[in-house]
Amino acid sequence: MRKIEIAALPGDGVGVEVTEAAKDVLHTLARAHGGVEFSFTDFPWSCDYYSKHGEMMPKDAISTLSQFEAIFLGAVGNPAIVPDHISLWGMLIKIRREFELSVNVRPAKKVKGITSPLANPKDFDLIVIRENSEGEYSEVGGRIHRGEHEMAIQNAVFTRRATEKVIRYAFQLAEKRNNRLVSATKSNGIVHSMPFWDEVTKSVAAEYPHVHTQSTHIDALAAFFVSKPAEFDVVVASNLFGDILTDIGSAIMGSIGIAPSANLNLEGRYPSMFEPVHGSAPDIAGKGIANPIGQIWTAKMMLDHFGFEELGQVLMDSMEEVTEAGIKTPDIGGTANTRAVTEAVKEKILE
Ligand code: GGG
Repeated sequence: MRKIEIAALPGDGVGVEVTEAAKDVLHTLARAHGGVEFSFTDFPWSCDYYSKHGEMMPKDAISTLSQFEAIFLGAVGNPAIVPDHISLWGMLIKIRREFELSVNVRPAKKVKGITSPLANPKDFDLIVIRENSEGEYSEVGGRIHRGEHEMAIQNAVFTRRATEKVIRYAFQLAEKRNNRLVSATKSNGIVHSMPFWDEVTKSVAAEYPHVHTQSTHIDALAAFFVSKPAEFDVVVASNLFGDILTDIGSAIMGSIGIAPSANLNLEGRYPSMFEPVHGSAPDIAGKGIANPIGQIWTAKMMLDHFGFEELGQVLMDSMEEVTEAGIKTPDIGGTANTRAVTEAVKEKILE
């Protein structure tokens, strides 16, 4: 019996509801199929925690989390209490950086029973690999002057180490899939970091001559995600570009509520973190209608990470049988609530 020790960080808003749902599903899966047990330890770090303690997480949070094999996170942010840049940098981005989670894996595919808003939705199945620890998400810069001459300066940071790491990971994935890779750039407008990104793409591409590689400007790429997503397989992008592309990816799937992600520490030195793409959705928090599919699919990515691909497939199939049967939350055109979808997925697992 393999027991996996997981730190659960439900966080804010709907994060609390969907992590609870996905944990429930994982326990059911483990009981039904055996061989694995999930041991979750919950931490209440969130914007509410901030309002009581003046920080998103305690000082020793990183050392506490490093004792676990994985982190299962819901959502972070409640702008009514804490400005978003403080909550994100105090928790989500801090964890990604401290644990060198340089690679963010974000799949987007046509999901059974979920209507894509695309006019002509062909089946698509792509994975965006997003650099996750630096790039445009940087604290380098500052604000100077006041009034008419006020100025904000924001520098992007692209190290060879992290850039090469994420691009190489994307090539390795492309090699395992369909030998097709698109690298997101904007080297016609961003004159230092993006030519550097393109150079690194080219040098890593030389190690994978059988992978068809193309660099595409992010503006065109964003449009192509909408007009012809089926043409993409593996896409590698910087932190901000990847974040934007994957919100488009979730929109063309039908809802941001269903998109999963894995933040990986490739060296295995630190725990990897699994979180849905969506945020805390304060507008629907507490109403019991949050879509648990993004978090459940995220749980499947966690299973794959630990080598339980067969169980992951059972989870994915059960989930798609539920969406195909029309048991769906309102964001994807259904009338079911979070609990009903969760129970339906559990029932499918047990069938
Ligand atoms: N599911 C985690 C979460 O709350 N994400 C919201 C968000 O704004 N994330 C920004 C990012 O992924 O960089």
